[in-house]
Amino acid sequence: MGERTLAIIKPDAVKKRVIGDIIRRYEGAGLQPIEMKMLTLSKKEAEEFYAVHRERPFFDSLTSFMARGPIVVLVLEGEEAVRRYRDLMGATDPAKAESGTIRAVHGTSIEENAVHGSDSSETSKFEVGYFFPKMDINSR
Ligand code: IDP
Ligand code: MG
Repeated sequence: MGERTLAIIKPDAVKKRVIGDIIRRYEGAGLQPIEMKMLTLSKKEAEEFYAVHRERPFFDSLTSFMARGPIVVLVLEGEEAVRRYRDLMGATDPAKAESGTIRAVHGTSIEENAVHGSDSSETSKFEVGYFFPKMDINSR
């Protein structure tokens, strides 16, 4: 069982053909995929998902980027999944991310940084529900 977090393999990483490498890293870290799908967000959906950032200067650019091509969305489960996945991703800016983290390996810029991960247990509930509304909140 354990905690759940929402992961997105962003359009830059899908285009680079590193979906498999990223999922291997999730599994290797004991973050078990329990839901997964591939889709392309509309600009409006990207704006809904990132609504907390709507006042930030990069909002329009970020949501255009996220709607640019297919993404892979997963729910990962494991002990302390939120924190452990944040550690595995590395810092938002790949140039500042610790070596060996997913963003250090696959990120291109502070915007095109390969992956998304929920930043708290609370956020993960909104984010998992956004992409998997029919998912049983309690167990499976
Ligand atoms: P996080 O993804 O590490 O949680 P947030 O601050 O929540 O970082 O920002 C969400 C996303 O917005 C980032 O992953 C990145 O794609 C983009 N972003 C964050 N800061 C900047 C910036 O300063 N310029 C452009 N894009 C940014
Ligand atoms: Mg964030």
